Amino acid sequence: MSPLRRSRHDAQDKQRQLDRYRVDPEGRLTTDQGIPVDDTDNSVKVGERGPTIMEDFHLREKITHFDHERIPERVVHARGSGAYGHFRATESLAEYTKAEFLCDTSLETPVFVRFSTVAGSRGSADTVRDVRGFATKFYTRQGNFDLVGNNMPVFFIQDGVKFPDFVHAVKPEPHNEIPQASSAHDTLWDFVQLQPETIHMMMWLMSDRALPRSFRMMQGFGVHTFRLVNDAGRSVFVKFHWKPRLGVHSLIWDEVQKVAGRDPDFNRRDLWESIDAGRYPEWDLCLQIVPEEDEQAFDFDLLDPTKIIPEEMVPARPVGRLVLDRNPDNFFAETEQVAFHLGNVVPGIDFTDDPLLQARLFSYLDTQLLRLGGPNFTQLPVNQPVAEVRNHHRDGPHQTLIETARAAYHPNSLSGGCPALADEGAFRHYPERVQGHKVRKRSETFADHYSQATLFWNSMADWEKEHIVDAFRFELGNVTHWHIRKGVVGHLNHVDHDLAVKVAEGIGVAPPDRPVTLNHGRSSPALSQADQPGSVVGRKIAVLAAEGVSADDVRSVKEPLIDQGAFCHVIGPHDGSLPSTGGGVVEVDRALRTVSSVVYDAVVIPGGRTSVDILTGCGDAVHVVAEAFKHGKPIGAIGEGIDLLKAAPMLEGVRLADRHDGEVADTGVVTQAAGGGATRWFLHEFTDAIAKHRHWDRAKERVPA
Ligand code: HDD
Repeated sequence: MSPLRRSRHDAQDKQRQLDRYRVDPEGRLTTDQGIPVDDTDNSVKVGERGPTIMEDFHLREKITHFDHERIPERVVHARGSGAYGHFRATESLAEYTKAEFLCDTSLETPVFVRFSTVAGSRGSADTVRDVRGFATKFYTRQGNFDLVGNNMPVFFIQDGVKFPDFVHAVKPEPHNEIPQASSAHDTLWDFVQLQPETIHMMMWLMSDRALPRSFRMMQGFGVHTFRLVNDAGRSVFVKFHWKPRLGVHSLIWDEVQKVAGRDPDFNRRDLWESIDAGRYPEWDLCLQIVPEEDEQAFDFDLLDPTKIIPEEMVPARPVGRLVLDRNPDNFFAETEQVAFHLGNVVPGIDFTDDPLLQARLFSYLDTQLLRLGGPNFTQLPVNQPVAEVRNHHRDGPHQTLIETARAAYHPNSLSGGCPALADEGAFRHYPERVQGHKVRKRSETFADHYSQATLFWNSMADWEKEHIVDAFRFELGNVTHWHIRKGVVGHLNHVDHDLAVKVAEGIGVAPPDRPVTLNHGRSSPALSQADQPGSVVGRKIAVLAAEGVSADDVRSVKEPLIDQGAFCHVIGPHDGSLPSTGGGVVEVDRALRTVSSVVYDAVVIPGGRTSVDILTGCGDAVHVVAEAFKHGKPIGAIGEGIDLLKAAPMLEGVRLADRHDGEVADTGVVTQAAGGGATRWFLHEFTDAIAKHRHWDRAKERVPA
């Protein structure tokens, strides 16, 4: 038995297993055959200026390996980033499932999570409008369980046979491969208008959920209804949810487009830096559990992946905690080669007849065979189970195991009958009773495409509705065929008349004169991003400073924010240090020209007359403040720093501190008239404003940004 195949039961063992593959930093350069190499900068030539000779095996090997460095990118979810961590159940679910990792609260199960965008290529920007993948590999003692979900709880289509159609429609158009990583084009919306089952998901896609501030602030959903099966063989239906401890927060459209240029790795960097700094992201695993006998109790079909179970009907019960605490060592080896498969389930978790789920069961293994070049990809460290693996699979490309057993078949006597069939703890498919005719048909219970789209719309706060309308206007405004624009407006009129009219008015289509379907008026508060939990942990704060800045103000803001888990950067006119009031210096973390307000969550302007005068005369600094204001971000100013706010074209209606009232907090703008360091009041109000994420009730329309 190869050492790789021995049973390993905890995260430390997994780490040791990965260490095997690390390169020895003390080691000297060799070829792949282990032959020492003393010059890798010059090829072997006939004379110093002569032709290169084919005999140079180091040259040939180096170039050949390079030529073969790429593997096919994922056909969807090509761009992603991942991290290791662990999961622990917080209560035993033994009543519902025999999956050990959900029953034993003392067990820490290692995980690898990969977050992704769907439509773009590997090199596309992170912040595009798109669904985000949220795929989790649990290395459990009973084998690998992959929860391959998204950050939205529903999907575009009801039957997997339509997946290639949908993906072809949303990907760049075939003649010119434009646009990259964007749904704002004709083929996607053509598909949407002809396939109304997409409408509920399109409401999610047009909402702020498609523009997450951070992977750390994103919900995850298993989407399908799965089954849990307990020791006694009894089954319940279940929906899986991940709820981020930091709350669900998003960017806004103007911002994401700018971030895509300023920092295309925005979400990837955020995850990496947070873990690197020990600000480990955490999620609660929550389950919606439905007894089997309630299968028909809803006005939608539990097997329909375009439907949610509203949390007000079946609460999402927290049952465990996920923590991501280690960045991968090698992007390709781990994040690129990780292979998820919906079919990887452990005893106690099982499938339902959701037709989208059923098609996925085929697709994932199939795609890994192509992408990772054969059936032995489970031997790659990131894919290897910690559970013992023994079977009669043999050979194939990239086989790394040296199997010594003579018999590679069952039954056998030559290898003592090994491996013996499992008895205890074997996976046994839930013996669901099924009966029916073979038909290529869809159930009538899947026919309602609008009610839950309406539920989503009704549940949005006013600012969320505004963003949805703007998104539809932008996307459809990029569609060149008018019949497609009209077709979509027609569907929106089934969702909500007001929505349809507003979208139509923005895209030059005649607004529908009356509703086709009356809005049912129901809502589900759990769907809104208003009133989310929030914190300063992992938030990025810009401190705008120049020569003559008040060192007391900088220190009194920066230190407590960092202590609370925020990242705080002094942004100066140039790198290096700034002479400050009081004689000392303030170190600059980033020069103004290398950053922008869009890569920060909040801005603060310390006092210091000379500093504020320099910043007020600098268009880029004024722009940082104006743009942060426009994007609803918290802004703080101390002493003379308030003058920079006055220089930015935005103050209409906002109350600022002056000599008489000392301290004012208005719509996320926190100002303290006196200098000499931030007061406790200022810090409290400013951190509170950061935790609230954004402040929408500002008169920001006239602010250019
Ligand atoms: Fe899928 C990748 C999530 C429907 C076929 N899918 C993929 C990934 C995620 C999802 C997160 C990236 C995994 C990673 O990080 O490596 N997919 C979903 C969800 C779906 C869904 C939540 C609906 C509920 N997918 C779906 C269908 C099919 C596929 C219906 C095909 C019938 N998905 C694939 C794939 C991918 C994939 C082609 C591309 C790369 C890969 O699998 O490993 O097989």
